[in-house]
Amino acid sequence: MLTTRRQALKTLTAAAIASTALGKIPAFAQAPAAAPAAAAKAPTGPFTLPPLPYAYDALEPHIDTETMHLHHDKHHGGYVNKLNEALAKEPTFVVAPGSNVDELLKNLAAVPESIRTAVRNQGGGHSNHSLFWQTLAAKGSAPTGAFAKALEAELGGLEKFKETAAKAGAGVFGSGWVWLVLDGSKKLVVLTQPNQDSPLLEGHYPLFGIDVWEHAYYLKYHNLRADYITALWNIVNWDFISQRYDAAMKA
Ligand code: MN3
Repeated sequence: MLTTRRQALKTLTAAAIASTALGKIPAFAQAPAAAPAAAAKAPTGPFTLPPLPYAYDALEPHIDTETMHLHHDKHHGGYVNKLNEALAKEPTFVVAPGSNVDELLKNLAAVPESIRTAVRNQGGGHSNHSLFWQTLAAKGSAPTGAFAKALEAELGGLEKFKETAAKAGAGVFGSGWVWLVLDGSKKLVVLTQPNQDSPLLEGHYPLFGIDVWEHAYYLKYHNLRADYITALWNIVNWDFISQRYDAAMKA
């Protein structure tokens, strides 16, 4: 392997020198040595990392810039890459570029067994984080319209929800999420899920999730998960969540 690469590099260098001598621009992209490097690269699809809907420092001081870089680029990016890598192992199971990962999770049984756990974990991570970024904003808001009414009637209102969610978050052992979902009968429910398990796996529709993995808060809050959750209330995009509720109720 090493020898082959070294030889290929030598060949490339010789070719580059030769074509330069002839006054041509070396065509590196088509050079033989480029092929093994390209083949070793991770697949770039069908899923891609969506950009943050705001600047990395937008959620300061509640979520620090460094955490946002690591959390979005490395953690969320890692889920996307590993999801693509898993799918590449089953080329007969075709997922079109631009597909919604949520559809994959809702139909997990249709995913080949050899990659099902990877899709559950990495696909769950991609779905959960894609929603998470959208449910936060530099300036928090308040629940509105039908969602505000339902929150009041079904979960005792915003303050009561915050209490319930904080308690649930404290109770997650290890890594997981606290979720506000619509259940099968379109009622608001607070639940927790371990790891990156999406509520979609159980037929629930996620409206808002609190990521209680240590990677979400450890740099700034260290072991104080409760302080992170308290700070999060300042930056929840309830406008987005209210609209998501409306859309789900109409669907
Ligand atoms: Mn996370």
